[in-house]
Amino acid sequence: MRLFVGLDFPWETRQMLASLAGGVPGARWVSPENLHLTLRFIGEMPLHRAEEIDHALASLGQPSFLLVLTGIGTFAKGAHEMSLWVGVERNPALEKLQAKIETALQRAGCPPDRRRFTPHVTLARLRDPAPAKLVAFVQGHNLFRSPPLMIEHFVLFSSQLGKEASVYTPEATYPLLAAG
Ligand code: 2AM
Repeated sequence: MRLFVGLDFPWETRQMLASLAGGVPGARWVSPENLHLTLRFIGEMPLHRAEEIDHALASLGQPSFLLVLTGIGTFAKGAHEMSLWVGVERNPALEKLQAKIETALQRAGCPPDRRRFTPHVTLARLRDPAPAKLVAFVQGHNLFRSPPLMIEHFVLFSSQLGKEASVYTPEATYPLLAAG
């Protein structure tokens, strides 16, 4: 199983993010049902390891928190591929949750992930995008700001790589503690 830990979003949020799509020729826009925020990519694991991971994630004791999605950014992936994403407003509770997940996964035997956590929701993947269109998109949507979203759970997803798009399946959902 190819696994990752992430946040899913209510339907209204997915719709709001999906409505940003357009204006960049050749972009492969992520479909609303696939929009998510990755907290920790795990990768291929045999089933018995997935069960250990599930166990490790089940009792982190972290509280619910509010999250605001805002800001547009890009990552270059190799010489030609690029991803276009919406970021998050600085959020210590999200960073704490991510750090707890990292520790729990290492305790469950996963090798450490040394990459810096850059929280983002990938909106589109692009190959050799026209720079002017990309700049126009970023400038046109830079003021995007979601309403504060109450994050009350996180999810262990499996991912099946597909030709057009991957299929993400929630394998387990872990509630966060009620705020206050
Ligand atoms: P991305 O949105 O920036 O592409 C499932 O593949 C999720 O895990 C994606 O959201 C992807 O981030 C993230 N991810 C992080 N590291 C990855 C890796 N090495 N390979 C594939 N996906 C990775």
